[in-house]
Amino acid sequence: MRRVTFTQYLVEQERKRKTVPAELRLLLEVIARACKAISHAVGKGELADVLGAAGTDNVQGEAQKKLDVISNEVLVEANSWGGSLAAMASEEMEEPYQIPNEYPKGRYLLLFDPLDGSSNIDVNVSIGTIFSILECPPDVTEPDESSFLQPGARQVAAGFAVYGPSTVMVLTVGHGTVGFTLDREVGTWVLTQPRIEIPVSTKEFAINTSNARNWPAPVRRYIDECVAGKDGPLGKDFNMRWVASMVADVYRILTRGGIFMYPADAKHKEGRLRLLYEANPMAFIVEQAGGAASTGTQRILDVQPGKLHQRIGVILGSSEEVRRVEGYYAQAG
Ligand code: AFP
Repeated sequence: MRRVTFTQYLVEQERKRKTVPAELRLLLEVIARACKAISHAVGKGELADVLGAAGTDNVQGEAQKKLDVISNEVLVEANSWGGSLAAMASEEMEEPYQIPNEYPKGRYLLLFDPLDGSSNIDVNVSIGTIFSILECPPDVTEPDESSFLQPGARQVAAGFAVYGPSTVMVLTVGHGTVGFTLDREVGTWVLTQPRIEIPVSTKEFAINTSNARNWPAPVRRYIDECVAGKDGPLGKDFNMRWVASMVADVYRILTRGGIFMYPADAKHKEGRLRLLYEANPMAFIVEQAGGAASTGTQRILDVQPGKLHQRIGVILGSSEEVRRVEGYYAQAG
């Protein structure tokens, strides 16, 4: 099969649709190279001094893992000099990162969760990197937090890498969702899924059931119906998966369908996942693959952010199931 590389895919997207100008392509290529470096560090595991706690907390007050810090440093360093960015923001940094004065600034804003699934690092379960790209407001020369507070529908690109048995990258630039696999021997990202489409229905749900006592009624109702199986109102048996790395759960859903749920609940009043660099990029990717992404009461990509690190409830995946859950929210008023 003809191997289409990451760069070739982006060049062809520009030729066909004028959606990937050279400045955006360079930014995406730099991010892809940084993900290769993170994949290499993750793959070392115990053989390098990269596991365990870093001994510091991030802005969220969460204990950082060494790989959280390493991954953040890789992405910040890689993206500082290219000239594509006006600024960047990370789950690991309280304030937006300003491009150093010795480098030119560009038109884009980059947001990322450098290592999603940190609680899985030391137990050798798949983790990943999530990124989102916005355009800097045209009249802004010194971007601050407010420059990033744009609805997810304004994203020009989004993607994530999964550092698993193979290292894969999922990407959308607004015309469908595609997947690449890292050829480690050559160090090239190869297009392996040229058109990802999420099945509209599913028999698999992903939720952390230890939160069941906190769930809102519509979620309780839906999960009870899934567990009731073929004798229940949904008329089919369901399976459950919960990796606790959003990148792994979403990649599975992109591959074979499913519904992923981390709703706002009695314990996580705003939700647990971050709107700007987890929910929004995943929602863009999932919608471009024919799925749906909702808070339960609102399309995620329509949410107007109020804070850089704000959290949000997330229900995404096979459109039929997401719409069903939205219906239960609507009925519950
Ligand atoms: P960590 O990065 O702190 O492990 O959180 C991962 C995550 O943000 C997302 O990737 C998972 O879907 C979700 O949190 C897992 O949350 P629980 O640990 O509460 O199941």
